Amino acid sequence: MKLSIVLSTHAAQFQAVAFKGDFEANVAKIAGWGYDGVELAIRDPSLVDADALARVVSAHGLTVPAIGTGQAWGEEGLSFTSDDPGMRAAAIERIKSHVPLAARFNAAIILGLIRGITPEGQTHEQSMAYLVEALQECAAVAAETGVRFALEPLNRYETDLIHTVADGLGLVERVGADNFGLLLDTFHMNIEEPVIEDSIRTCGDRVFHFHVADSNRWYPGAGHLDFKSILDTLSAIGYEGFVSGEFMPLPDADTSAERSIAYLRQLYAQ
Ligand code: LER
Ligand code: MN
Repeated sequence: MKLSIVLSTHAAQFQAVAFKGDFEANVAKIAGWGYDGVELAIRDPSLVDADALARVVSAHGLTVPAIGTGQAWGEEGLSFTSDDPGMRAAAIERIKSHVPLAARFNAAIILGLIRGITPEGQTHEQSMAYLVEALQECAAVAAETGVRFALEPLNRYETDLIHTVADGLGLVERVGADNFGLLLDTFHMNIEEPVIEDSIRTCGDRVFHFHVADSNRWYPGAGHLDFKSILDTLSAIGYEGFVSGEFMPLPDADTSAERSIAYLRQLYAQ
């Protein structure tokens, strides 16, 4: 099992990112604890030095399995489903601008809250139509690069759009692109899926990336999810990608990261 952890290249508001701030020092620590990769949260690729990122990551023997984009929503309000055509276009352009960076790292592009929330006065149906259109446009731009998009079902308290694997697979069907699949996150699944393992099985080869946090969004082992069963199911469907830690930095970032990897590794120790 290849393990990574989310690392933001800039200070971020989103609370479930364990590491923010000094990039190189954080990458060194993450590699030191035995992680195989870092999932980068990048608001705007034009603000990062891709060569420097690549140099630091490879100097520490890590890879980048996925790039998170949600800060463009969190900090700038960009959204695929805004009622403002300018905002929708800006969101699409921003996501397209991630493609060369993702191609360089062979990373998936994560589509979380960039999908937005249905604004007052707009129907859910209209939001879904905007979403499908935006996703088709992004998927087409990336098709020749080999870059894949992973849309994350999010729990009902964060958005009205795509809560479950079933919702996500319906969207996959409508978008109709080979490079468009889902990112499953155990925190959201624990809220929305009747049986987490069944939903993983249903998703099958459309699981493009995987986030782990326990039921309380602390590190795995701090809540009541059955990670052995969940991760066994993931292996059983043939998933060979990364299992990426995205949890609250509690009791502090370093402790949460160390406890997470220790817990997940010991599940498979014997
Ligand atoms: C991002 O991966 C995530 O899980 C969301 O909760 C962000 O809002
Ligand atoms: Mn997540």
